[in-house]
Amino acid sequence: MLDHPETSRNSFGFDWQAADAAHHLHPFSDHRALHQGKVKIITSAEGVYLTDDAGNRILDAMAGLWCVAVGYGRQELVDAATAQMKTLPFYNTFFKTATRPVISLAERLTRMAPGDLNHAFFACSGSEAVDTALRMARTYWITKGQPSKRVIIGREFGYHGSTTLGAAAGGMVDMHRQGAALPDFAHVLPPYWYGYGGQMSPAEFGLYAAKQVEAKIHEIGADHVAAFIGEPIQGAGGVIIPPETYWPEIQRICRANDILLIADEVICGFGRTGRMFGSETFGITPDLMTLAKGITSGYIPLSAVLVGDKVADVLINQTGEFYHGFTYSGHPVACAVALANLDILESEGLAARAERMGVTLRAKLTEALADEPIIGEIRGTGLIGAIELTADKRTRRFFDKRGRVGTLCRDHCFANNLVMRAVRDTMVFSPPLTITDAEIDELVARAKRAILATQADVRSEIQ
Ligand code: PXG
Repeated sequence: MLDHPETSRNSFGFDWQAADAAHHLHPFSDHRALHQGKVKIITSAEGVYLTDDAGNRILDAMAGLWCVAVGYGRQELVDAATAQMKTLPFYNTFFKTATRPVISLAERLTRMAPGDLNHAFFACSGSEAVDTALRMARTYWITKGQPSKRVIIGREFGYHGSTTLGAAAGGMVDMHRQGAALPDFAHVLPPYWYGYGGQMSPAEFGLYAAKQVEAKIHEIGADHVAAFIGEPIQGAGGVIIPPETYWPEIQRICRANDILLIADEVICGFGRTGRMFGSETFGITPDLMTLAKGITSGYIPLSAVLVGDKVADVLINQTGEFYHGFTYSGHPVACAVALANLDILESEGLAARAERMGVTLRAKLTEALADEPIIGEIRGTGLIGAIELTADKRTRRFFDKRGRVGTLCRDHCFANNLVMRAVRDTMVFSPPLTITDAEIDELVARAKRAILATQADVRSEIQ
């Protein structure tokens, strides 16, 4: 490894943290606070483990950023990229041209997808996919002679990316405050039973939350609403898993009011929830579906919008030119990697495995932790889940200054060589779908140490 440029620079005492602080602006970071500590430099990864430059072996219970479905170090993906780079590293899909990988992927994704999502548009990130889906939804209504149908309804704590349309559709108020609030976007209560369900049963609350969408549509007027967008499970918002009653009712409300239903499956897609798509897990057939992350397991940037026949028919046969696209729409190397990634997902049955291992993970977390006073709830679907930290487990009361205890716990996780994210005071996890029983035991042992250390820190605040 000595001839590797990073290693050789290291061996000459190059200060990576100082260079990072001096020149690198990180996403979603308070830069000054970030560089008061030192950034962790990740140097390699294998399976579910990361290695940092101090030689620590860190269990990545976040699969990168919810994306490394097939685990790190898969030679098949390297080989697919290498072969495609040698044959045709790039060609565009703008001017009456296409490449074989993009055609194969469009055909394969639409075959896999539920309902009549028979058409695929490609981009590079989840944000671009969301932006594309929203542009398609509005173009659909404009083409149909109903341009007043423009409003997009999303949800509080929804996350739909960081382009301005995506951020406006999402419900992250801090993003809105920094210039990403736009007219013609509205937000409703998320189906967050633990936080907002009060005395209602989850089933009752699911219907109650869905009715908020109906109320919002009536308030705005259905003739002004283009689409409802939602993640089947809200990931970045804290792994908010809706009660079973929620999504079917949302679908009914959208259809009854002639509003397009967009499922943002950037996190849920490709097996995470125990089925290939979150829409299948929750029994819905959206008009548009956004995909990214697990589509290539994060090995290379790629995203897609799958478009149902109703919208596609209008776009294809009536809109004329759809003025939208990216240089790298359908990048052949990314598509080749996606195809190899789908081979692994299917041949190793990773969606079914996620279902199975998710049950095991939750059972083991529950056994190890459920009786601790700080544990409010342990929830999950497939291999996406959350642990609520609470000041009073009987009343589900949150700690004061939300986010403080979650950050403490996140740091204890890091100190125990475990990556878990804190969203407010909710610990979230979404490990690679390839995680083994032994690795689950390790994850639970490390999480237990971190959570008990957190509990000790804030014991006086817990009922
Ligand atoms: N939709 C959903 C549902 C997402 O989770 C995006 C769109 C945007 O994807 P891109 O590829 O543009 O980032 C996402 C991304 C976090 C975190 O900390 C979550 C995401 C991205 C970065 C951080 O939970 N989700």
